[in-house]
Amino acid sequence: MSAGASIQFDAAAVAAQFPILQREIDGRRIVYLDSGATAQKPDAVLEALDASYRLHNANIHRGVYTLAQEATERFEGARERIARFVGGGPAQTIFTKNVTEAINLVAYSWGRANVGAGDTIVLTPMEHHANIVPWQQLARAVGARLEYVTMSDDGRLDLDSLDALLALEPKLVAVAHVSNVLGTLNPVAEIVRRAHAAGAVVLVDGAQAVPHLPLDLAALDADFYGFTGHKVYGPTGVGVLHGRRELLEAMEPFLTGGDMIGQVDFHSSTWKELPWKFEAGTSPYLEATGLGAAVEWLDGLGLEAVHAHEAEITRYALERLAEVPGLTIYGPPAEERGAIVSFALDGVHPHDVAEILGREQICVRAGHHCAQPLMRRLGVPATTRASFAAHTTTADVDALVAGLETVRRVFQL
Ligand code: 7TS
Repeated sequence: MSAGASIQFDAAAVAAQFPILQREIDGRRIVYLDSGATAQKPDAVLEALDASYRLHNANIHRGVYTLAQEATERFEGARERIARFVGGGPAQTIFTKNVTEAINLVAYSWGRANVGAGDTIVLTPMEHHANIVPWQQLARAVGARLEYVTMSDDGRLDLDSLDALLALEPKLVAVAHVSNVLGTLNPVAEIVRRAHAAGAVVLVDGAQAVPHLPLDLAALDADFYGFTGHKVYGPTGVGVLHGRRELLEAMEPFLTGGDMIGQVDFHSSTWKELPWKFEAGTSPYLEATGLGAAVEWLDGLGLEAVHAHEAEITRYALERLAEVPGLTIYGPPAEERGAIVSFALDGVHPHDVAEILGREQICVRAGHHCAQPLMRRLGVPATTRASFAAHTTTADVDALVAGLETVRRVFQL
């Protein structure tokens, strides 16, 4: 495919909606290939946030005056919008700080009550630290143990090994929907089906999926599904935990204090109903309106169209990167991949690759990507990673490939 051809989706027009992508640094345009770390924000989100801060700010759920009612309506409206976007219910859509907090909420509130000594928790080798460390802490506190599904060298989960672990009757299976390093698009619906048949609860870390794939949480049927707003073109400071109603209702609150209570007496308290039981203190209610605007904006583009575009960009990137001598690409083939490509250039440290690309304003990330167990499994200290978005064009990919040629020249390869 030649640059810019055969893509009906107008990514350049999408890119034009991002003020930051109009910047030039040292006379160069910004080639932003780090949406996996955080997404840039389109005008629609910035305008919604600006309006919330300028015109509609008052603390929610407590004021009787018009401004406070507006702020409350905008916050709860955003919740409904986000719930609709992921195919879930608003009562089960809990705002958190980020997906890390969403997973910690489950590990504490559900985990401490439901996982005990000798119980098993099943994880995969491709989890982000956010979906490992809270389970290690839980396991340490209650005397449970962690088991890991095995994975092929090209980053595909071995479902036979999952079945073998399910025979141990684990309490929980926690899995990334899309790996933030390998890009692997895991068969989460099948994993949920098998885990449920074995009586396990399933938590899906959707951080790298929600910005890129159409999602129907009702159909997926995972017990818990978390994601983080800043990767979905929304602001920082707001994430979401979606949970099964019966489980959430039975759970104790995670954080306690103002706003989440029914009645407080000197020695005991009662809680509000869902979702507010899990939203202690002043919520990121203005940021939530930004996230609401972000999913509205994404819906406007159409998730099917975004996914098809990003799949095409990823295929194109895999093809073009294969032309670079000495480049190893990690992860599965294009059909089983989200919008992420990690790679290493023989003889050059991944950080040096990223730094030289950075001089040309090609923004990629290098390191362990908060997935140190995965680095160990792959036998590498780090990778360089390009991650794509709705605004990524074939010209961005071409710039990456040209930048890698520069790296090879600098290192005289
Ligand atoms: N889970 C996955 C799969 C992630 O990719 C990330 C962030 C997180 C959890 C944590 O998100 P947070 O918003 O709670 O911090 N991943 C990355 C990344 O790949 N590069 O920077 C952050």
